[in-house]
Amino acid sequence: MKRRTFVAALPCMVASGASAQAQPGLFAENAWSRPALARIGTAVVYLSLRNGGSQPVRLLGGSTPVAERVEIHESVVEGRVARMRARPGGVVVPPGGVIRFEPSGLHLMLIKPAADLKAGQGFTLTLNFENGATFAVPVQVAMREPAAGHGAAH
Ligand SMILES: [Cu+2]
Repeated sequence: MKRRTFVAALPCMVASGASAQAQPGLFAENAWSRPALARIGTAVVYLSLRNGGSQPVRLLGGSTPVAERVEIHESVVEGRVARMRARPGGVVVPPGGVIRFEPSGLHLMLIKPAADLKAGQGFTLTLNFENGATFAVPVQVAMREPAAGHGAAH
C-alpha cells in the first residue's frame, strides 16, 4: 500500500511530535511497529529517515530494550519467492533525500523480542549512524501506519 499523502505531509511533520532529530537536518518520522508474538522470534519497525543536511548519512543499525538485537533488512522478490536479506552495510540517506522503511521494502527487524508487542504500546528504538550519532526514536505499535500528525504549528 503506497501512501503518497505522506510525502505531502512531511513539512508538517517536522513541527509535530511525530519526528525525532539525530543531528541538524536529519529526522526520523512516523516510526511504527506491528503487533507481534514473542514466540515468533521477530518483530518489525517501519519509519522514514529524512536528511535535510548537506552530507550523506549512513544508518548502520540500532538497538531497543524490547528485543535482543536490531537488523536492517530488505524484502526482495527472487523468481516468485519473496524473501528478506540483511543489509549489514546499512543504508545511506543522501542529502535532501528520504529513505523509507516500509512494508515490502526496507525494514528494521527486531530479533528475539523479549515480550509480545501489543497494539497501543510504545517503545524506544535507538538508531546508530556511521558518524557516531545515535538517537532514540519513539515507536508506536499499531495494526497499520499511524496517520501523519499535523502539529499545532501548522
Ligand atoms: Cu526482516
